[in-house]
Amino acid sequence: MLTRRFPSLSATLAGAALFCVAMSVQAREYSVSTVLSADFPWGQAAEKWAELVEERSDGRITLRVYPNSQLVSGDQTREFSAMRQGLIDMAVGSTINWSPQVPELNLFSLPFLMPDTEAVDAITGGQAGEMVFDAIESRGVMPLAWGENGFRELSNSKLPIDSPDDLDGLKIRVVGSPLFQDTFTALGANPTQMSWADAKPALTTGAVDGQENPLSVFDVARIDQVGQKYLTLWHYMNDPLIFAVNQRVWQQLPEEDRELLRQAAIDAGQWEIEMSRAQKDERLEAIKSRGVEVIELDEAQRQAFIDATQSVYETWTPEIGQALVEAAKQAVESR
Ligand code: X2X
Repeated sequence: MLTRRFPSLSATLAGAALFCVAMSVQAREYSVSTVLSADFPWGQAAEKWAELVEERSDGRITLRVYPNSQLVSGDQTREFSAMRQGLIDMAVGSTINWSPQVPELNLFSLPFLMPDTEAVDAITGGQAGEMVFDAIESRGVMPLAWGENGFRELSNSKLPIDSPDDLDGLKIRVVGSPLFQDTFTALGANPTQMSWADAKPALTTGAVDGQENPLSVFDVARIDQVGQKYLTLWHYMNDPLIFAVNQRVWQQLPEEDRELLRQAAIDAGQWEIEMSRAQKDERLEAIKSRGVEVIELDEAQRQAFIDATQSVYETWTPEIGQALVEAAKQAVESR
């Protein structure tokens, strides 16, 4: 009889359901939020993470990268909250954008704390870095690895800036934490906080005179095309990137997959840090060749900016935590 030779409809459906359950255990997909796309080292870091995870899990785990802050409708300062709440599974995010929810992350925005890349590495790779990761974890997100957006340089449309006086009254677009308001106010400028999505239009219309971002961002986003003719290399801060996972997602992962995700994040971060540092000179040449006037500061000129922003340390050390600021300063000194 027909019914003997072929499985019944209900058996077929049961089989299909079982197959689906097995598949959902087997193959999993997670969302990864980034602010910048794969045109930038930042987005490439996330794509590299996804690629390594795909490869090392034999396609079992897919990380789908959603760039341009699209999962938080362009509001990059909400990325951390969205990840904590589980609206986003994972992110590769800047310390700046997460600092409203994790005050310790303001550490990296303290002006002139980190004079060079060795200082950045000494902080992220040492005790201060561990303290920062603990702070993130205590707020409901599991941090896995570091990447780097880079040293942030100052551009503007009005004049070559080589002293705090030159900033007098200039409208500067800043991002993220109120710390930036304090830094630029201390320098006599007129800072305005806005998202990256709004920054380029504001530069285009002249609603703001200047902005600060790493060379990679200036170069790839062609900030020179929106009238930013002067670029001051003051290296006043560096925003690391952090690879992180929502805690519930993390807890539900089997131990071996956690290890796989973490190691892939470490490897992708290392790859991105090395790549973006290696591209720095080439980017600077590209920017210069497009007619941007690049201003380098000598020791004394840089010191004037350091002196002018000391009040930021007084205001923000209690927010960040005295012990963390001390650990970071020590790391920088003994690098
Ligand atoms: O908004 C910015 O300036 C950017 C892209 O650098 C960050 O997200 C911190």
